[in-house]
Amino acid sequence: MSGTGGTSGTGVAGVAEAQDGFREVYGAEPDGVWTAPGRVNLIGEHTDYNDGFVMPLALPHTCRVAASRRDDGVLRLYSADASGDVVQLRADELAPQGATGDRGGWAAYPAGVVWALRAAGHDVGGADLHFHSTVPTGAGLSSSAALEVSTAVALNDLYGLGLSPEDVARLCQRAENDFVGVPCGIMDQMASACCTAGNALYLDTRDLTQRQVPFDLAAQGLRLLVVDTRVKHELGDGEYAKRRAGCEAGARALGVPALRDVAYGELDAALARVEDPAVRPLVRHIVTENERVQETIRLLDAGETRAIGPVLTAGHASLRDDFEISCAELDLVVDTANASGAVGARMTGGGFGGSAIVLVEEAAAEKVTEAVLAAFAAAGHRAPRVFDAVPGEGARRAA
Ligand code: GAF
Repeated sequence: MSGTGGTSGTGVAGVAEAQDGFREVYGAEPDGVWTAPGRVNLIGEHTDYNDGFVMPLALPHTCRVAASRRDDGVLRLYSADASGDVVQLRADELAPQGATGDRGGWAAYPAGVVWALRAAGHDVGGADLHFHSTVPTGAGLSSSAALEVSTAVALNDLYGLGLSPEDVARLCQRAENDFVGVPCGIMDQMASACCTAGNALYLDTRDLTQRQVPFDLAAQGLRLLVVDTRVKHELGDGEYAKRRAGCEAGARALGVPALRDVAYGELDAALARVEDPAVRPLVRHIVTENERVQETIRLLDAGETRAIGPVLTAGHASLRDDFEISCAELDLVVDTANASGAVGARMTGGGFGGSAIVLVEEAAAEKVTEAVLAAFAAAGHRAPRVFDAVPGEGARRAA
């Protein structure tokens, strides 16, 4: 293994560390400590903004926030992970365009949540917030959603808003779409808000119907490895928005509200009706990917976990060839892992870098990991970070 990755730090020591950090920066005790996890997605990629199906699981890596309510409308934000001072804003002056003076910076995410809460009519004034996250950034593991959701659950409690986890996820998506300016779907925020330990979250993104699906790989002699290629994944660079616009053009061409409404059995007939050759493969990916989620849930329900391996690998081929969002490093992980005995593998998350997942027999995990590390070294790539994905808890109050 090249590293285990950090994890939650929300046990007693982690809470004490958060309280100490808050005290050092703000000179007082925090009202409480909250956490929200990053996620990996097992299957169902780019389906969320097509009203489709996804199946993420929460990582043990979390964003932790120590926080206190303020009644003077001042919002103070500090990240123990970023270089820089406390960012100070006024809650009632937040506006989507350049509100933080640093739109691309980390502070836009929590500031965006305060803006979204207020825009939805919630009476949220100020707060002091102290963040520390163990979710790798730019790795396609939803560090942004963890930052947003931890902020929202803290403010939900501090202001007694009574929001459900689904409300929290919707408001955080709005913050990211309309304040930060990233046109993401709702998977990551739902995963962070609604996942539970030991389970994958089977989610219909159209109406947020969900089911917790037991995902205890260790009991079956399997492991799910996350391989962070350390190629920076950046959702805001326009390629994500282009894919989204292409999918929406596909739905318009087919006269359906969203590509989720195209049945798998009607795919060929539907493709024949899409004139734009650049849109056709996007439609094919979404329709086949929704079917792969259905196949995965059928197999998991039947206890045939190993059989999802080829489904994952087929998902990778679709993201690489039809959706065109893979990269050389992600392909190398998948090809090497499969050639050295993995059960299946695919890129996960938004694409263009970030992480891959590898489903592997416990007995083969070391050999497959070594093979991936050797292939990266031989290709002259930076060594990837490899760790186990064990489904962790969703957002919660830790103290
Ligand atoms: C990113 C987005 F934020 C999600 O909404 C989702 O579209 C994902 O990429 C791809 O499945 O994580």
